[in-house]
Amino acid sequence: MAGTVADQLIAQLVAVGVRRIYGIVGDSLNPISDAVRRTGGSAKGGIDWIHVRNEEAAAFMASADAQMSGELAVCAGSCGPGNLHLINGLYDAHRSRARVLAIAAHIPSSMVGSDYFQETHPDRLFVECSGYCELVSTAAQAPGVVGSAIRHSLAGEGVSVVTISGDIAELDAEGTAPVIARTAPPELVPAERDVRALAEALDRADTVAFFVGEGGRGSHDEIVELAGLLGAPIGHSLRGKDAIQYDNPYDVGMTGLLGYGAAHAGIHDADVLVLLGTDFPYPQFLPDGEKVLIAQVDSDASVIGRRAEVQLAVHGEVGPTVRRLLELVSPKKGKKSRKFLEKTLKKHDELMSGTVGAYTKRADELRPIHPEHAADLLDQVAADDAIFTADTGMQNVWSARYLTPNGRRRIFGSYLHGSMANALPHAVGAQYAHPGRQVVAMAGDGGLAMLMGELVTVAAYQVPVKIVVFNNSTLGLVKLEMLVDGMPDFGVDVPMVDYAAVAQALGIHAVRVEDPKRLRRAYEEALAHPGPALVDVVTDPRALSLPPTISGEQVKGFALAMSKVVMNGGAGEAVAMARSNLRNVPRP
Ligand SMILES: Cc1ncc(C[n+]2csc(CCOP(=O)(O)OP(=O)(O)O)c2C)c(N)n1
Ligand SMILES: [Mg+2]
Repeated sequence: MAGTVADQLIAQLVAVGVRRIYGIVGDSLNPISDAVRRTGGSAKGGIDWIHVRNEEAAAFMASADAQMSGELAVCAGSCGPGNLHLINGLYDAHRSRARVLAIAAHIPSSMVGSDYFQETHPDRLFVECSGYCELVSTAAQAPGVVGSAIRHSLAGEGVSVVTISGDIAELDAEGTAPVIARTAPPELVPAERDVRALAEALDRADTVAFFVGEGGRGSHDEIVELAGLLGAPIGHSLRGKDAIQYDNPYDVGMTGLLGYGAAHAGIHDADVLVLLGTDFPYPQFLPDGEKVLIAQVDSDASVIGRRAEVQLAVHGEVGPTVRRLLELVSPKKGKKSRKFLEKTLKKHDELMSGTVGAYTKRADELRPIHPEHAADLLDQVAADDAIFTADTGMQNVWSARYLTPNGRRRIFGSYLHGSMANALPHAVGAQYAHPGRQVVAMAGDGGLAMLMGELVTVAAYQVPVKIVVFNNSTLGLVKLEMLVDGMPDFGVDVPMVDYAAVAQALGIHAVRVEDPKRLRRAYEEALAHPGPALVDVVTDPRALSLPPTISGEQVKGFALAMSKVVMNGGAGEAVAMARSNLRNVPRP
């Protein structure tokens, strides 16, 4: 092809539908960004350059863009520190198997191995957070490597990284780019023998429970139907929430440290527990394999049995497995299964009104605003097809408990990598993937501060995301972790920051809300605003949710920590505590 290696690379991306690249230009990357410029942008069938403030955010944006669109999304960084910044966002993308291609520009090819200025080795560095990671050393090699990188990501292997020196990108292109054949996603049907074994075990059991994860997405109706036949309560993981919780009479909530409702009881008290498309990482929240017969259905056989003692393994997708089970199992008519379901659902109702619902009394009078109230109100006013992103921290708890999925809404975060600061850049990527939809970032004050520069990106491109800051002036989730472990909280509190003022300085519609009575109006105005908007909600740092099933040790820890806090003279209001903690910080 005529043009440079960079032109050829960009043409390959255009050919598979890429319309934007998130990144920061610089030295070694300039030949590639210049090739982007020459395409004339997406309006002319080319690619837009989305100029971010930190490459980490570029990778988060690409991660969300790919996850929300199912298409290839691209980010890029210049050599050394430029692409090093990508790494945390790429971990997030790779662990979620997002179809992300990262371009890691490299120092001059003749200098590699000489400890040159800014030298790193991206082709080694990114191996752990990618499924394909290669260095382009010659022009002839480039189209093949770029083609493979695209193919590996589209095949579902997660992140691909192409490392290329600026001088190689400037060479005349050689060879022709391979055609990338797009296929419809296949269905992984399990072996009949395995599904039959599971069906027989389900028939033999008096009581059955389901625990559904991300792998259940798209199979909602079949799972609910099967649960109805078997009298099985359905618990879910955080990623499974928006896929299974709606229109589900058997819903018993979420398990885990952030969980709520009766999921924990449901999955521990059944004769058979079926894990459907979940690699839920905390074995301590799963039952003992000697007490409960555990079955696991997953499209990735390598995850089956790694968290729990699984006795029945089914390698296949949830959809075809459950559809076959519907043909094989006998409906449970016995008293035991009906009673078990009724008991678990009742317990769920009690727990929900006791923990999740209880805050509502006087919630619209309490100052600082209760984060539960802030989340619940947001749920009420947000669009039916809103996309919510949640920062890692207490936002995971509030979003899991108070957002109501309906089959059209999406709720997601850095659920597998668990990085802070994901909500804002994830929201930007989701907004580019779905320009017409309402995208709401639920940000922690710690999370927002960590990648706050991206407010500049939002303002510069007028990305119409809505940012709700749960501003409790503390690293709330860590405060909770410390208290549960019996440590007085330490190193978590931060001075009060007026994030609305920060956003206003950038020309973003922003309002700070301290009075709970003004919150609904503030949300409604922000959501109705055509451009970007931020609502800085001053929330109560004492709102420390406890897991629904908290161990004796944890209760002891919490009590011990609280008594230490009291004895150290920091008793009383957490706000006062925060101030006194900050007074003890040594000044430089
Ligand atoms: C990059 C990164 N650093 C540190 C952590 C550990 N961590 C998890 S949640 C959290 C606190 C989050 O605070 P904030 O965003 O204010 O949310 P809050 O819990 O207060 O609502 C920290 C420090 C992490 N997960 N990721
Ligand atoms: Mg906070």
